[in-house]
Amino acid sequence: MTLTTNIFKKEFKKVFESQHASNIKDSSSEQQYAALANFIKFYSSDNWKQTNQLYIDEQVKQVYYFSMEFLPGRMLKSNLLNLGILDTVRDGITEMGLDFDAIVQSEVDPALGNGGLGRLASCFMDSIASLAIPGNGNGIRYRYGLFQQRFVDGYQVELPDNWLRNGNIWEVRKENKAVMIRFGGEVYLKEDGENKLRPIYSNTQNILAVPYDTGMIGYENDVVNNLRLWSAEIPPEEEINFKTSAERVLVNQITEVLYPDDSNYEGQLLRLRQEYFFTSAGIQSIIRFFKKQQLPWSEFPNKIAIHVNDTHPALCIPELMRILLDEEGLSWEKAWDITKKSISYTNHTIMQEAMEKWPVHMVQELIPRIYQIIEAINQRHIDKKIPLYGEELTYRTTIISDGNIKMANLAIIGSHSVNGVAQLHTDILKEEILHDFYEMYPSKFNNKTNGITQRRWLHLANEKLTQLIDTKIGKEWKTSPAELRQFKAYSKDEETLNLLSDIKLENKKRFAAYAKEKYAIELDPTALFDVQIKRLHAYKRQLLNALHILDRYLKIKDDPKIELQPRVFIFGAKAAPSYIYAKQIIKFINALAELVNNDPDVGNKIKIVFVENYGVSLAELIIPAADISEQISLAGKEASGTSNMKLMLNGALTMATLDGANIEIKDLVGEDNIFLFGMTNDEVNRMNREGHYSSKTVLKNNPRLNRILECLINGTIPDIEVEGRVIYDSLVQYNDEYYVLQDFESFVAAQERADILYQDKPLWNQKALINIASSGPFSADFTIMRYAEEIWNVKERPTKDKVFLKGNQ
Ligand code: T68
Repeated sequence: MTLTTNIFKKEFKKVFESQHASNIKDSSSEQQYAALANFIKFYSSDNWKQTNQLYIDEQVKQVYYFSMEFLPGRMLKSNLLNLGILDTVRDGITEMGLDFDAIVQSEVDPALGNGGLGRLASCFMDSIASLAIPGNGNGIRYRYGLFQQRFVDGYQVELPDNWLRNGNIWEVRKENKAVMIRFGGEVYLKEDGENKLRPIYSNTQNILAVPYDTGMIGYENDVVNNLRLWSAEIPPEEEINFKTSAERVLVNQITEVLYPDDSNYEGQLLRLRQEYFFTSAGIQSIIRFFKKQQLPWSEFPNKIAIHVNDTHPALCIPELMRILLDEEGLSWEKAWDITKKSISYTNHTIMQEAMEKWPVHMVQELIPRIYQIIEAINQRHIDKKIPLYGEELTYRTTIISDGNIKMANLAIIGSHSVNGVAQLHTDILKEEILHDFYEMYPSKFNNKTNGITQRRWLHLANEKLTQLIDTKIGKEWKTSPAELRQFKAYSKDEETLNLLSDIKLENKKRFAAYAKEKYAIELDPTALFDVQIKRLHAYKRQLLNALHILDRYLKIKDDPKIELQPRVFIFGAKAAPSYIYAKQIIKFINALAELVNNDPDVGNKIKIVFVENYGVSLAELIIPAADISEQISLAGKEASGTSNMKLMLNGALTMATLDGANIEIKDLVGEDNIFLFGMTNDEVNRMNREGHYSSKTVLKNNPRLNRILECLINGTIPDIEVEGRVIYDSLVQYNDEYYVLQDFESFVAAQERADILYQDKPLWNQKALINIASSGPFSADFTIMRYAEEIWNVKERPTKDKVFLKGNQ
């Protein structure tokens, strides 16, 4: 049945009244949201059931994407879009006299991830469903998501994110699909009478993993896949064994809270528990499903692809081995063959401090049988590789060394595919970080440049731009994103460029209204909006951005009449609570904002807005309003970046180092349509090798930069005595680990080029349009097609883009 506005109104009213026993008109937007979400869930439930049934009936190969983090964003509007009923429902709601936007905004934004890695997982879920690929997500249902960030006197303060306070309508609790997870105790192997060794466990703690499923709705294709998030509970039949409240608390703790660190490793026992908990639960449920099909075990890799998103789920490898060996009685060789063929791994970082390693004793105590298996995998690896590669190389690749288990080594050895997330990143993995493994397993390594879903990041976030593109090139780009390139034909069309510019202005006004309401700050929407939105980390160099602002400030102070392109600098960033330096940078930027925003000499020439609690929903507001996208990490450090792609898609010009996917952006738009600056990866490597870098020398030769840095410690910026000194010392005394000072001049020069270009509006708009039109290849749909074909070997819906995909490799 096609949903018309009238039918919708009638049905929606029914749902509302059955739930609330009251009149819609008197209800809150939260109540209206709840009713609407329930309506959509009901509306899509047949497709959900049928998709599932189809996968069973046709015994198709399925992907299981294991990720410790998912950042789906609000789901109401995106579900409406994908179901093809956004306009119908919006019209219906409006005709009923209700406020559609208020309803949309009543939904909480589930923050079950830190940053790029978690958001990537959710973009992938959207593309997998939209390409009709049989795929499932597997993760943790954290009771509390990433902390809510507030600023108090410019300092970051963290508050708990109680996202489930009002319940979560999208999820379905599936008690009947619960599985048991075993922790601790002792284990020994005993002959079972059939010449097989079986483990005997004692004193284990058994915890119930209960799944909560959420439908992942594909774009206008009737597909609804499944995202399964696990929650830890005390098994009812074992209540008696959990005597003390401490024991009970421990169970709840497992899925209580998301670790707020990214690009950093914290070797905490609870995190290891979380990792084993959700991998074991996921693998058990896969096995249960596979066994129902009554196929021989050799068919397992033909029916199941298990993807591990970074090393956090790498315990999939020994867990799958454990079940195949201990419970299904397969030989080591058969089990190992199946495991390797089924599992693939994505690396997201080259930062040493983010590489996971677990102390042997911790793993031994928490999951003793898993430890035995890891040890055996390690021993077999050594025995097999020494004759081929010699001792030295082999010992550099062992899983266990110096009393630690190295998770990346486990993930590489136990999988058939290892991929980086942008070309440069993959090259660095092959040539530097994982070079020893690349020697051993050259064919396992491959690149899969990240992607983003244009449905959320253009279609939903920027509806006006979407309409403009639709009127110019038709709607085909929505399912064949390569078609966006047709928009390039309008790069010299005055009317289109003016419309584009009007849309940008409108989006900037929308953000300005938010800033005014939230922070009582008045922004000039005609100023250049300069945006840096990402986790706060020294390598991402928010500091470089701030020093450039300080430079502008000093210019104005020296000559208050100076003509400068007015700019609004927008920051959005959370710092890990334990990352003191990152928090000090936040305080510095906030103090700078306080100074600059209130200085009458400055006026509109500079405004700084550091939004609180940056996340998916704020990204949707900020990205369409951006003129410049700051992608300024030290070359070689940012694996890929994905905000760079979202901003480009919305017509921002990128200010970039040649890092991560910025290089691929440059290749697509051409050097004329991007602002490049700074050292290349090779130059950084050379500097590191030669060891000649001296930030003090840079300063000595650059009095202007020296003066800027002095402001950190001479009281120019009030209230940063401690922070200013720490930052100053990190740059001067500790020799500036991320070459902020080295890249400063070329950064400022690139910013000046941007200022000049911005004066020429038609030319700027033309470059913005070329950026939009060139961003098709960054659609996550393409990324997923490549995963599907080259790693998972699963089939997607045939599309015209296949041709494009082949032509672009
Ligand atoms: C990011 N990594 C990369 N990590 O930094 C970014 N880490 O370049 C890339 O675009 C993105 O992944 C997607 O590939 C992360 O976001 C984490 O969030 C993280 C979380 C826990 C532990 C370690």
